[in-house]
Amino acid sequence: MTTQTYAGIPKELGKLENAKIVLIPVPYDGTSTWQKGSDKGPEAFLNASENMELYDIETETEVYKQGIHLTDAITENSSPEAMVDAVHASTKSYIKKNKFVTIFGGEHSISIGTIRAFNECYDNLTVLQLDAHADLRKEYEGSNFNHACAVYEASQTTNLLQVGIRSMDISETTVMDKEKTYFAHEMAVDDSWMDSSIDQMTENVFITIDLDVFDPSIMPSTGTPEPGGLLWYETLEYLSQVFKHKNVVGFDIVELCPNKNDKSSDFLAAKLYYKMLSYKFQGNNIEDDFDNDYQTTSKNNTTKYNEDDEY
Ligand SMILES: [Mn+2]
Repeated sequence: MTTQTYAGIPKELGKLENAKIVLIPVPYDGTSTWQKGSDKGPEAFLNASENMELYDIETETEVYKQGIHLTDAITENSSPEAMVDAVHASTKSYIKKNKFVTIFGGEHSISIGTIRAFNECYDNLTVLQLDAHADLRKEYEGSNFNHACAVYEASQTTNLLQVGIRSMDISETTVMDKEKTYFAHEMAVDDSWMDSSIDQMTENVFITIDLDVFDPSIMPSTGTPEPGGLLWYETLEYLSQVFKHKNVVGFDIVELCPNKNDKSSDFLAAKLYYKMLSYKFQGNNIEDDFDNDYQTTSKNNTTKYNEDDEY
């Protein structure tokens, strides 16, 4: 990594003890099937972030002043399963430090670990997946930890909502809950998907964004681009509504596959990340303590949360 702090913010604001927000980079690209390169995603994202204005016009805030701690990258890649375990352990450890935890991939299989961590710390978790692909295969090329399997576990253990889907295998239709799926071809002609999907969310929401949910015209640097994706302002409108109406407990962004001829995608990812933080902390004073509420919500379900866990 070339950066010492996220976006070059002052060192004091990047210290773990001063930061309400934690950013975990996971430069992993072990199972991608076609175009390699999402292992370079976190570095391109961080470089773009350093060249971005830190005042958000829409919310009139400077969210970096809440403190953003950039952790060491998770580089475990001895096997997809070991990577998922490492992501799970790290994510959970920062949730338990009462931080707002965010993760930047890497390919989408990293989300198996992030979702598992959040699901163990929050009751009745909704996973909101923005993605071109369903990613519902139980197994792919002999592994349960392939990027094509990114949300299979979430489909079994959480309230999974899939938004922007426009590519899948027929075998996935048996796993998919169509009531909770918003296909891109329907979203293009009917904007009721925003309210409808928010109505289906529980209070605690984890968001996983595969950048290929965006239209390739604005987000070409991704491993498997698909035509007919989301545009910038409709995505921001939707995300701002989700943050306004629900308790977003964390999020990850995956599948930035940088291309040296197209820097705009790196900047889209950087801005998207910062926008989401701005929506989350809009209305929070910098001096106020952050409370991510995991203990309160987990009290109702002690089997999910073991105080003896060593994190
Ligand atoms: Mn995906």
